[in-house]
Amino acid sequence: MKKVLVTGCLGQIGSELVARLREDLGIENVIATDIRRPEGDPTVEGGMFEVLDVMDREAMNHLAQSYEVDTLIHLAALLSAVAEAKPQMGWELNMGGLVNALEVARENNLKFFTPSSIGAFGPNTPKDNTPQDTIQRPTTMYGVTKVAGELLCDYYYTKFGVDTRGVRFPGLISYKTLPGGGTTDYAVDIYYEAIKNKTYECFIKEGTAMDMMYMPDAIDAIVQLMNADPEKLIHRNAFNISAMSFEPEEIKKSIQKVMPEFTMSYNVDPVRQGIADSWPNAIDSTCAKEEWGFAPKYDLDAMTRDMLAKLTEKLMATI
Ligand code: AKB
Repeated sequence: MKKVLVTGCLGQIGSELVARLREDLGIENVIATDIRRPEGDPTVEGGMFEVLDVMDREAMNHLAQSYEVDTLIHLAALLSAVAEAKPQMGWELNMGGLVNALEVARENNLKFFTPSSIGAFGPNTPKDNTPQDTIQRPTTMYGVTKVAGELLCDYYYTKFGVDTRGVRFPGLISYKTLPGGGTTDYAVDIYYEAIKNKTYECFIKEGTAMDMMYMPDAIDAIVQLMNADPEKLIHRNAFNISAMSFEPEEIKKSIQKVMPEFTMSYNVDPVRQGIADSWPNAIDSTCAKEEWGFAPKYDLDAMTRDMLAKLTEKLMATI
């Protein structure tokens, strides 16, 4: 991975991944793209940036060729709750964008990364210690596109020899960029509300466990997997990775260790609760650990301390 084209850079993962890749590879070796160009945004202003609609394969191909990249990281996609509200658009963007990106990778012999998700599992998947290889019958449009995407990436590897790699991300928590319409977003919102109002109304029901990860670990995981020895990769496209699994009550208690006055109540959103109920409680990351050394650094309390400190600084700066 020497020169990279990244799609969907203004999203939660993209904005932090681009900053890291610019540091690792040099500003001239990262071409950040997104469908819009907001003025003053650090991802736009901090290096090379191009407007790209991932539904436009020709434009993507043109960028890959004119910048002579060797790697394509495809992040543009709708998250679970938005894809459930607009299923046709979810299918079109998540699958259409992925097919275009894989074709560009095939035509130009690029290394390729795209994320899958715990959303690729469904209600009849084993809920605890969910194995790497198991039943995948998701009941959401997001999940349907994620399973199809995993299979398609495997297909491009076995059929065309494209060096495709990927992980199943859990809920990602970050203080830099807000997620855009996921089911696990409550675990980000809660920190903002803790700082702003010292109280939070949770849209996920008490007792609902989901896998999560702090963004620095997620970014490390992408870089580590892309630099991993291909000989050691058995699974390639959809490694289970998780750093922690918790219920709303547990994140509340973690925040209370730093901020004892914090309180939480519930106002459950049936759509996002339905999605959460169809996902595992805790997945097994053994294959990622064994095949490429996945080793997250943050547990719940370490993440909470860092989130509250960094977010307080950030929110103070905007007052
Ligand atoms: C979502 O909630 O949609 C995402 C995910 C787990 O893929 N954060």
